[in-house]
Amino acid sequence: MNRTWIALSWLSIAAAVVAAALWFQHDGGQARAATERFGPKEAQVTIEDGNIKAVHLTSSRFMWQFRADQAPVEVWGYNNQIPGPTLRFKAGDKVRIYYKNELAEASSVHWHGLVVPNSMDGVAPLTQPPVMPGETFVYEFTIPNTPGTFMYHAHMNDMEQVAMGLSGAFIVDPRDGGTGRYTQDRIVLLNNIQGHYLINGKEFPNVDPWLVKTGDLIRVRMINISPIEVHPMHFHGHFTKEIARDGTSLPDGASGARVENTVLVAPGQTVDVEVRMNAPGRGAWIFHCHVLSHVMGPDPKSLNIAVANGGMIIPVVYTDSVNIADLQKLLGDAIASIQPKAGVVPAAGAAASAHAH
Ligand SMILES: [Cu+2]
Repeated sequence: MNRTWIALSWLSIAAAVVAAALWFQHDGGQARAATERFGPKEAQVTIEDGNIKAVHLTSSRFMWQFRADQAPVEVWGYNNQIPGPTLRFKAGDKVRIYYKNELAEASSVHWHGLVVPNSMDGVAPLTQPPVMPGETFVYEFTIPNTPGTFMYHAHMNDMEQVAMGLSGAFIVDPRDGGTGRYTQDRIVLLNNIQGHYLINGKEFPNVDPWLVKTGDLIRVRMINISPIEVHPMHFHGHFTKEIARDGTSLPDGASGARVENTVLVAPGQTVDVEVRMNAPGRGAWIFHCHVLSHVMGPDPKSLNIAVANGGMIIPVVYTDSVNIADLQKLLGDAIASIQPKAGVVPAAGAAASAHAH
């Protein structure tokens, strides 16, 4: 692994922070950056037959880079991206999903958590014929009136097909669109592909940082499609409130929404939380999985987060921090701290961390 590259990645984060800060000044403090959305791209939707929303999904094998310092590896996915494109519809929408299989083996697609007609549930060969290589199967159903966070994934040879990357987020918005109370709406798709612990298909420090400002109320949609791993997602400096599980809203109150700062997400589960950006002093925080082997790189003695690469960490940066210059300095110091010192031979552990895992 290339330490220079890690330094550069921190620099790019710092640059994003500074750019956002400058932009805010330029914009007179308006919250336009709050609408900036990172994460997987949404599927392109076209209208057919007057009122049917159509999208195209194609499964294939392709090369994907989890982190910029690693060589690309073969993954299996939809539309040449990891995760697959986000499917986003409204309750009551009639949808038509053209699924083309360009894998070398049969497959099918399951709409995980959505209650659709049995023949559309995507469990080949039980509910439909397997979609053979080169074939297209058309899924068509009405989006149920269950606004929330779901997922889709392959449902044949799952331990290979899903584990190699055939999955994506499926978001159902309310019919009236009413999600306006949130200033940001973020998808956090958790996955493990071939030992790489991923947030939205990337490993830290290639995970996109969240740029927030004081007062933002963020909806976080966590989706775990890892083959076997649970992910307790821990938010530094903030409490989160659970607002939904598996696309089902939780009522406020003692028996309903829980306020916590570590939320366990099991394989196949989705958990939505809301978090108010009200950290004292603002600054830069992290939101990360607390299974340590999912965030630490191969060097167990790393004390510096910048070399603890290997996974599931999201930097959360207040762009309205009064100490943006200090933040820059902190990031600069982090970069400096991982530079090889002249004349010092790296320890074995440090040498080990110099290899991608
Ligand atoms: Cu984890």
